[in-house]
Amino acid sequence: MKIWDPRIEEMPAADLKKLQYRHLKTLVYRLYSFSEFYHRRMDEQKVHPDDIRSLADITKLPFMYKSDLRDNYPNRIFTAPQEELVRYHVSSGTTGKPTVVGYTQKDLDIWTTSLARALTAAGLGRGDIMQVSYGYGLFTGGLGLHYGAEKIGATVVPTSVGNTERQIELMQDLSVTAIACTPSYMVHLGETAEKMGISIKNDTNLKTAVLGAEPWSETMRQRIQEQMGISAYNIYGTSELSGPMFTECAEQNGIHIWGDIAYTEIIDPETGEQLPPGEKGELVMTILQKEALPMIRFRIGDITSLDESVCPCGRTHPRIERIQGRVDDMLIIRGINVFPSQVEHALLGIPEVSGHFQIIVDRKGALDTMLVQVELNPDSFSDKVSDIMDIRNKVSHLLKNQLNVAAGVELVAPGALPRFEGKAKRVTDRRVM
Ligand code: ADP
Ligand code: K
Ligand code: ZN
Repeated sequence: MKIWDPRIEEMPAADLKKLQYRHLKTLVYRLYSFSEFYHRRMDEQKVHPDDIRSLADITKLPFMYKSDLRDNYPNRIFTAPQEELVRYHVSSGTTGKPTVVGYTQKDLDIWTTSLARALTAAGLGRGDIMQVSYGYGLFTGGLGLHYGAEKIGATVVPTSVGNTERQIELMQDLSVTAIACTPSYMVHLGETAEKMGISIKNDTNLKTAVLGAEPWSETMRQRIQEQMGISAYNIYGTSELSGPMFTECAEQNGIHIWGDIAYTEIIDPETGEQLPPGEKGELVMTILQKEALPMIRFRIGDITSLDESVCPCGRTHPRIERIQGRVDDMLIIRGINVFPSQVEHALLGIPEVSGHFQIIVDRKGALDTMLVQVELNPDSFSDKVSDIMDIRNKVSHLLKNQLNVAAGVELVAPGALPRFEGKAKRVTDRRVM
């Protein structure tokens, strides 16, 4: 099995730690000197860059949260001037306000390098023909995988999402060998192919899938691999890290996190204490080399554990196990992050409906569905079907616009939904993984 950059990927673990410490030290000094935001955070925490004398001292530094990006919308905490930025991506946020991430040319190069290592670890390279069925656009998946696949010399088929039958035709016509998409879209592709009388296993050249952006299970992996006759690798990332960045190697036993790019901690989400390898907790990452939007101890919110043992593949970089879920209430609908608070925010902008709502998430075939039930305001409660249809269209357009994902809408009579004495239970998730 090929390794993209053996010098880095197989470096002795002790040397990797030294390298991480050097990057951390530089980062902390840089942010303390040039970032108002971090300077203030460190002052509040009464920590000075000089206090960071080892990698373990990282725990002295303050955490950073998704809300910090939101509060500083769109780019007030960027540490590179606009002229240095070559791209923006926009991901969903928690209040209906999206979060914006920016990249310098070097940031894009590191992202691409990270994916070059990752895709090579998944066995891909020159000669592969990769269909990128992640969305191209503000979402990081499409363009991220696109550049990563080109970097390793694979041939990219930039299909983006949708038009599934056409995607299957192209898969056959162009002898596609690899695909990148969400695991649920992979299953949907398989089902659609079957309806067309095509077996992915027998009638295509597909051998590898790189699947991520949403949680999936080991059972699901086994099913996909068996039914489609392919190897399926888990790919992980978030827009704050740059986008999808890290995958499993041929061992399929944990996702390698390139230590020169990100320093990984697992913490107890309640106390903020660091947890030892093997224990499950909240993933926290320090993004060591980013220019436009570096981050110290960023609370990603995903639940996983850390494995620091050297992988049988020879790579020394630590691994995280399959993501088990999230500590916050974020939902992932067809790969897109949705917070119930975004739905609330959108509904509050429509005078005809009230703030009483429920979200029902389900899975039809392989694809996630989201239904929003919302109470009409007493004034708008009407017997006229056309009035009700108008309101429903209005709600459904606004949700689609603000969430970037389509939702079914059901208007119900005032008082029809349950009331809560404690924390409202807004979400019913009927998906079984
Ligand atoms: P992206 O644009 O790559 O989806 P986002 O920031 O929008 O990035 O979403 C990142 C979130 O998606 C992660 O924090 C995690 O909750 C989820 N996610 C991404 N990849 C995976 C994966 N392989 N397994 C489980 N969840 C994932
Ligand atoms: K996601
Ligand atoms: Zn490995």
